[in-house]
Amino acid sequence: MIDLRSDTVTKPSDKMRAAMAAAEVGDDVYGEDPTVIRLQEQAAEIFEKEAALFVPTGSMGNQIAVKLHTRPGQEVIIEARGHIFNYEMGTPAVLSGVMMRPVSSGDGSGHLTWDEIASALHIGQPYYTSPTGLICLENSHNFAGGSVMTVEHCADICTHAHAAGLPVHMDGARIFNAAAALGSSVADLTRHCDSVQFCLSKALGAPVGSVLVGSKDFIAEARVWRKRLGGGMRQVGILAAAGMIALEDGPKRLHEDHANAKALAVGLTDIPGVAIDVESVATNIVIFDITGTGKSSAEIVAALKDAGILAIGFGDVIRMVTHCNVSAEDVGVTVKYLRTYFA
Ligand code: TLP
Repeated sequence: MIDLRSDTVTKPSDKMRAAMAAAEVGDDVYGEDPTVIRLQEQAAEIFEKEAALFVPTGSMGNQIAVKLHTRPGQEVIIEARGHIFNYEMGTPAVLSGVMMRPVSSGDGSGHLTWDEIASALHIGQPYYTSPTGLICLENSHNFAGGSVMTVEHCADICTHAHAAGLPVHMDGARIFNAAAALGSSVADLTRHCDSVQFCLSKALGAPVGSVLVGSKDFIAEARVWRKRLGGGMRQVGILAAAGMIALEDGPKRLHEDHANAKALAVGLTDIPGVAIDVESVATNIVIFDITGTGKSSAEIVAALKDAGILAIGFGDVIRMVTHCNVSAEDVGVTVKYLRTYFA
């Protein structure tokens, strides 16, 4: 199977499995797992933040951040296609008692300008609105096709948000992809964010795990909420060992995934009825519109599956994600199949 459903599907490499087998471990609820401690220190160092916390999933990292930055009854501003709003099962309402305020990005990039955010703010007056408590950003932006937000853009939003007394959380599930595409460091891309969640288990290739980074006080509180949510894991250095390799080796090869995604996008351009903006494919995510083909995304995804190719369909679009278990040949096979199918 060529599995293009997501970069979450990667299998741990032999190097990761060997490191997992050899990992030094201790009880992480007591803060005694040396491998977890090393991973957290390394993450904090890379992001140039005070502290970090290993969490089981990106969703948990994001939701702990929403919880810690807000009070019940507040609103959280997010771009309309953001993951925290669309794919985290209403947890901001369930866990934090807050409402998401989705705002569409005018240019379709998935990245709001400060003016767009400002137009949705509720600060102080009138008292009978739900006050804004947090701004959530996403870089790269998954459902905007892996689009990236620059260092300057993020800094501008954070500066204005802080002046308005608002914290900023970055859902950086794929922040290393954004960094590779922009030639910027993840530290610069998130310099002024109050907290960042990044995933080891996506493009970086680990089987499990995410990391939440922020100030010492924020991470101390996050540790309490992780335990409350059932995420206090014990001899979890076994997983952190794979995460360490993902963090060290993963970023170096992301340009390959990006080149494969671009080749895929280019290969789709001359298929009648398929709409794809090649220029906008900056990282490892390719989302194309199939309205003009006369077929539904479900039909196309089913046909691809029969041909040994897995993808995900959402409404009128199909998403394909490249990763370390997808080769340039796999992309060639996929393009060839789609051309034949639509012919
Ligand atoms: N994204 C998954 C699905 O949930 C859609 C995927 O296949 O892309 N933030 C972003 C931007 C994400 O893309 C995801 C997962 C998460 C957070 C949540 O991470 P996990 O799955 O570890 O909870």
